[in-house]
Amino acid sequence: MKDTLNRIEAAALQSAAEVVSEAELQQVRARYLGRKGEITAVMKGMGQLSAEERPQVGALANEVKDRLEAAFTERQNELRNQAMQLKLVSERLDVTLPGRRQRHGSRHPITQVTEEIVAIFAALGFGVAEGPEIEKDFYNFEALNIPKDHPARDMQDTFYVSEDVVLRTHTSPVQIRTMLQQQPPVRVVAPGTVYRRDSDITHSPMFHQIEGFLVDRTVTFGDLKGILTTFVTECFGQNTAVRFRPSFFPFTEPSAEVDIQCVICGGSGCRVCGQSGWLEILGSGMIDPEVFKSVGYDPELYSGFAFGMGIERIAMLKYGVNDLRLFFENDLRFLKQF
Ligand code: 2NL
Repeated sequence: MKDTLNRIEAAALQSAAEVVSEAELQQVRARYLGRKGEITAVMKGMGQLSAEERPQVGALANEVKDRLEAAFTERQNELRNQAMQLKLVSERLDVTLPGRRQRHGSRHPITQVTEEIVAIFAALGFGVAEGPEIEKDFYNFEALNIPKDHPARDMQDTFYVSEDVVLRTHTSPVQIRTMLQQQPPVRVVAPGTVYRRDSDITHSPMFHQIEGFLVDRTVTFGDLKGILTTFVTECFGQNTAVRFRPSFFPFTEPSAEVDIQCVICGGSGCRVCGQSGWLEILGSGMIDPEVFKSVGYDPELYSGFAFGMGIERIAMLKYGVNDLRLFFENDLRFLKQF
């Protein structure tokens, strides 16, 4: 029986040396030391031994058991260390490498230009107002002295939602709403999205506008010129030449269009300015008394001016963009440049 124990010990040590994983070692351990293992089997057979042999074999069995326990534990540590070394090599990483940058977005050029324009007027004391893009005919046309037979009201030019509801064709209705809510003195700009049934290289059915107005006692055309000249030089540079040219709008009288010296050719004449040396950038005028009557302002007591401009046009001139559609395609290669 002692020989058997010695042989079992030798075989167990041999097996433990040969295994290559902890899982295999567990199986070997069970085979020798488990409840149904070989050492346990020997100990169960000890009943048949004589009274003097039994303690000796018992002692040896316990020693073998202890030595095997120790050997398995040591082998287990060895295998564990080997596995760890392998992992350390195969999963090696350099924590000093720089991280991968997350590409972040930026504001759309139209949004940037809108905010720039708003900031210029905010510095001149103007507040900001917004309003609905779906508007009553009254706010979009009627209150602005645009008569029923005016071409702007034509189905050809305006998106009609119903007989008296339209997609706003300018942000003037926001100013009408402001006048109905506030008494003079008041100065406000209204930026926003507007809609017209127009679509070609220079027109989009959806575009952006900013309008503004100022009403008080004794506002003059000189105030209009002063404010708009300041705006233009803030927006396009202090040395930009400006001119005011007579024009017509149903909601202002007198009316003037504002031109700047061509930003492309500097005034010598090119394709962009049609050889004139000037670029039209906004429309303006003294608010028509008829508009004041629509909103309940006394035209005998108050006067004021108003203006409007297309934001895409300003953005194109400021950044030298030659195709309006680039603003709406949302190609990141274009947008990333702003
Ligand atoms: C242009 C011309 C203009 C206005 C807009 C306005 C608004 C009210 C009363 C009077 Cl509530 N006028 N707005 C006045 C003159 C010109 O816009 O060429 N826009 C792109």
